[in-house]
Amino acid sequence: MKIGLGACAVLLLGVRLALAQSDPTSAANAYVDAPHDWQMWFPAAGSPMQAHIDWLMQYVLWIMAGVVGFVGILMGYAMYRFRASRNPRPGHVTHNTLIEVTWIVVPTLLLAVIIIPSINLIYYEADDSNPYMTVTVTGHQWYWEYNYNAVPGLDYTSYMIPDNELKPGQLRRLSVDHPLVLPIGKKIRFNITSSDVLHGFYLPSLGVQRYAIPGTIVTSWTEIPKAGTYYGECNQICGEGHDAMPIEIKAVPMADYLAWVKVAQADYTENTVPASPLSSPLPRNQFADAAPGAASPR
Ligand SMILES: [Cu+2]
Repeated sequence: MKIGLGACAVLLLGVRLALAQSDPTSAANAYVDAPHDWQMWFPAAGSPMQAHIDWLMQYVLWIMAGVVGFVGILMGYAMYRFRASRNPRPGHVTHNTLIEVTWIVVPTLLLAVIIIPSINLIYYEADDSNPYMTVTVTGHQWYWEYNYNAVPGLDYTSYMIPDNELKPGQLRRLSVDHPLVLPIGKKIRFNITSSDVLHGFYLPSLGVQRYAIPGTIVTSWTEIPKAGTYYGECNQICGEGHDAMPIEIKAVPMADYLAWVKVAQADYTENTVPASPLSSPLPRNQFADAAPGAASPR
């Protein structure tokens, strides 16, 4: 009997340990886009979209540096060459056709070489077609709600962990209770909206920045090649708890994602939020209702 109890205890301990280690997302705990001392530029690109943005930023920056350098040298030369002590009597030249045509044509060409990749990037960012899956992201005062459109019942809230409840390894004002878990190497569409005020769904290293607007869905997308944890913030001043609604994304291999979906569907049932006010249609004549003093002309 004693042996039986001991075996039972060992078995229970084993089950507990297995449960503790069964978080399918634990392989992706590395903070991929962590800032480091004396960092310049953007965080390391975590998605092709952010890589495009990085490239365009550098491209325009070096064109701009060339323009500033050229104009600066030209002005320095003009100030030196035509200084008052050397040119007591100013010249009276007012026109030079070649120079005038040049200073129209060259800046126009510069704008053209900037605008073509810029428009290219805008179209690339807007192309959320054919995603592997769609997550509806709803901003609330002050937490996020994630609804996996294709997974029945998978709709949960994500709150920042308060400073006094942080566990070892969790990051102050970045870690959340339930992160957004996404599979790597797949195109994910975000349908972004809000239930109350304007919020901002901002993921710096993934190149996503969209306003969450009540009554409207704004879309974006991402594709994360590398497993790990990525962070973002609400970047639209949305009230008292604006700084307390970080976004934590765990990007995991597909098998881990599917394992997590099973666990999450069971675990998050009590965490499921009540139906969003957005799911019921707005009153037909909401503005007249809101302003009863505004009499109709009849
Ligand atoms: Cu917000």
